[in-house]
Amino acid sequence: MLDRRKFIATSVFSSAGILLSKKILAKPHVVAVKNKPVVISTWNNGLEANKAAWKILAAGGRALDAVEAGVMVTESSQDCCVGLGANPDRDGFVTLDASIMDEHFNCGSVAFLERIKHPISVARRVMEKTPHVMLVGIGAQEFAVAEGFPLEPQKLSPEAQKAYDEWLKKSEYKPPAINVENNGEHGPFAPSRFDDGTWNHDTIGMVAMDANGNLSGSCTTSGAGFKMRGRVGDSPIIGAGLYVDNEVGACTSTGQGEDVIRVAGSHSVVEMMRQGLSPEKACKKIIERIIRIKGEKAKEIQVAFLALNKNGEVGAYAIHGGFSFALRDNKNEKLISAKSFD
Ligand code: SD4
Repeated sequence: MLDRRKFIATSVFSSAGILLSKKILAKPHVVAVKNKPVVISTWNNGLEANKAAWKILAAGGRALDAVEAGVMVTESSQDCCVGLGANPDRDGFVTLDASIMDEHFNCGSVAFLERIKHPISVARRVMEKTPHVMLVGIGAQEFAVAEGFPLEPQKLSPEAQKAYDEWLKKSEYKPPAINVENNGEHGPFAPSRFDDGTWNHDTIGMVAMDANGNLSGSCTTSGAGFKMRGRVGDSPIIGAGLYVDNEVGACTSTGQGEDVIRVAGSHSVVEMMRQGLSPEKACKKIIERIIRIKGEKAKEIQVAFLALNKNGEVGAYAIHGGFSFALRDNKNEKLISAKSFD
């Protein structure tokens, strides 16, 4: 039984608790949403991915279903570097990372996953069917198989095999310690630049708002080509490669994952939007933070953020030019070239 002193303490605590929770639970000022539904996704492959997402959004479906279906298109596509057709790690194996987040702060992710065609759907199963947020490696693969995902053959696509053979010739396989000594700075950069200045990327990130005004996001990648075995980038890390706060906005990232993780990139962009910045300005602020941290080395890496706020406004910003994102809403279906620091 509670004694009198404890009872008083408890009741004081609980009335303070009620006041506190009223304050915390008070909804922020709600702005009229100008643009819904809407979906945006990274790079030119986003155009095709948005089509699948839009089918769901236009029919009044949930943003979560849209962002899953959207990036699955890219995961299956043969002409993109996301999914099982992508470049392998240094040991010749394709390893995949993905994450997904809904309007209720539910989130799921997988990392270092091999031989599964749709990591994004496994991430969603982690979110919906386990008490956890993240599964990695063989555990993630076993979970996927138990959930009925087929185990695909361990085989590189012809293009990836060619690229790997080339890489082996030029880069000679160096033991990982070499990279560790160099603080990872001489590792493969993701994305890397082609000779014509365009980017060879490995990721799709997508954020969307549905007709009910709810936000969700997804991000899926093969990471960096020829990475160290076991390397995990920002894409499956909630708060780095993806973040959704249904009262504020959503953000995803692409580029050198290590430098996105350092600044908790997507979460930081959402926090900037919470403080009132537009999506583009919020992305710019965190890009500038990365540049400050990296100094001269920022020249060697690409990072881009892509964000959507609760108002239906979109924006992006990158370190270097050449990053574009795909937008689909009631009026537009287009690729937009993002602003950048240089
Ligand atoms: C990673 N952010 O694994 C990913 C790579 C990427 O275009 O975005 N590539 O670091």
